[in-house]
Amino acid sequence: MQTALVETDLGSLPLTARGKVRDIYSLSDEELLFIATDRISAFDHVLGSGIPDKGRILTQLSLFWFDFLKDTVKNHVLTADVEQFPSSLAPFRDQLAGRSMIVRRAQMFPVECVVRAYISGSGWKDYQATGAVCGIKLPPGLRESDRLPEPIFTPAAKINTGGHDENISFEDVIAAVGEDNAKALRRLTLDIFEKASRHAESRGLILADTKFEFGVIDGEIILADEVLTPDSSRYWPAESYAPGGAQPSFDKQYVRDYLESIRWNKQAPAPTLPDEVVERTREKYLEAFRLISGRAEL
Ligand code: Q0T
Repeated sequence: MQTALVETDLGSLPLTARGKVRDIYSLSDEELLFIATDRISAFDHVLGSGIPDKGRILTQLSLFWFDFLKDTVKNHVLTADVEQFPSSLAPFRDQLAGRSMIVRRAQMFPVECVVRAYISGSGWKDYQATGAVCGIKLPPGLRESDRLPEPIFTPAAKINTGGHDENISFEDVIAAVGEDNAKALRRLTLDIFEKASRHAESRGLILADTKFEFGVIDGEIILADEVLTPDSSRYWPAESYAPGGAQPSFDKQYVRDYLESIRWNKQAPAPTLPDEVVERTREKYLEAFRLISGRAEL
């Protein structure tokens, strides 16, 4: 097994944003280099070990979905083929191959476009407290992980300093981006989700929820960021789906179980992972890629 890439180093190329997993560098006024590292987070911390190939797997999954959805929405991808990257990036090709995309710089909307078909995570917390999620009243008596009557648009506002995103109402989205954009983002989010969840279901996976990020290029709304990866979505194996409690994470369950077993206090510094947990987790990401893309290898 190869070693994990947990830190990118692209010399003097300016870093635009660094997330828990993704690093974004500036190439020009028009273009960004979007890199998925092998970092993995759990319980809101980046762990001390990476998962070899995770960045490549998630990038290839995003590319699958961008292509799958291309008749419904344009996207920010220019190329993910390192052969086509500018020669200035040639010294870094080993860090970049398979895990990076050159994307068009967009004017990003300050809204996370979340859609939920099942009640889980912060949606379940809000429902228990108020009977609603993002101002959308839900039927009484739902159990954790129950399927909703129909998928709902549950937007969130980004909270920068490592905090969780905050669920907001559709009125809040209107206040942030205007009514026309808000309605377009909701429509796109629900349309894309419907297409994607039908595909996932055909591969034996429930797509419980996901988060999209959109921006504007040349006056048009485009799909940006990563798309429908296990980092931005909840995928559940249909065969073991059992509402009435939390569902095991498709990809991170071995990691979470290990972290619970060592009784980590969920404060920095985050632990490293045993080789066996790393390897089993890598296999889960590969399994997700194979199921969804229908391809045997990256
Ligand atoms: C962005 C302009 O993913 C993000 O940060 C993780 C490190 C959020 N983010 C997105 C952008 C994109 C994209 N994607 C784009 N096409 N144009 N900005 C910046 N941060």
